[in-house]
Amino acid sequence: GLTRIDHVGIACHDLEDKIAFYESTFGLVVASREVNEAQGVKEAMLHVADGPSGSSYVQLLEPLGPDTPVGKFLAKRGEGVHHVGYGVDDVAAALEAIGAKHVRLLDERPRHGSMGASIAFLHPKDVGGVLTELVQASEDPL
Ligand code: V0V
Ligand code: CO
Repeated sequence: GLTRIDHVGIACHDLEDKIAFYESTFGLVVASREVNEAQGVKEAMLHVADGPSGSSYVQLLEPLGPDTPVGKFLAKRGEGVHHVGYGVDDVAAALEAIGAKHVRLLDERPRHGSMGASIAFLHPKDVGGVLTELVQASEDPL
């Protein structure tokens, strides 16, 4: 099952601007920054809290180009919440269980995510309009 909210993904035009905003407004601290070419993003994870089943973050996302998931989203909807990432213990097992419920999987197999996590996305049209990400945190975080 789902173990926590791992992160809320927020689409923005200027990553450095938004990091500065979250730092100065909420006192959050950047835990990691990464360019993920396969996902078409430059992203930062800002640590929010630690819980019994792991940590939670705000993920700020700047697109690497217009023809990427976040680039298309920004053009259509502007800045704002892009996806919710839930923690799971085993993303492959979660994909199999959720796929059997006729929710379309955007990833049949786990992909590389922030901080060494294994991630997979579910189609927003099958989750009430919410792009949903499953996150299996790395046992050996960077
Ligand atoms: C698109 N739609 C969304 C949406 N993006 N609805 C809710 N939330 C979103 N974020 C809607 C859109 O309004 C359309 O509905 C419909 O889906 C088709 O959208 P589209 O603009 O034509 O775009 P598509 O179909 O080419 O791509 C949409 C999907 C794509 C969701 C399939 O963005 C995707 O594969 N996303 C998964 C990968 C991803 O997002 N990576 C970036 C984060 P209407 O208008 O027709 O009703 S990477 C990340 O989080 C990492 C690395 C991490 O956490 O570690
Ligand atoms: Co994410």
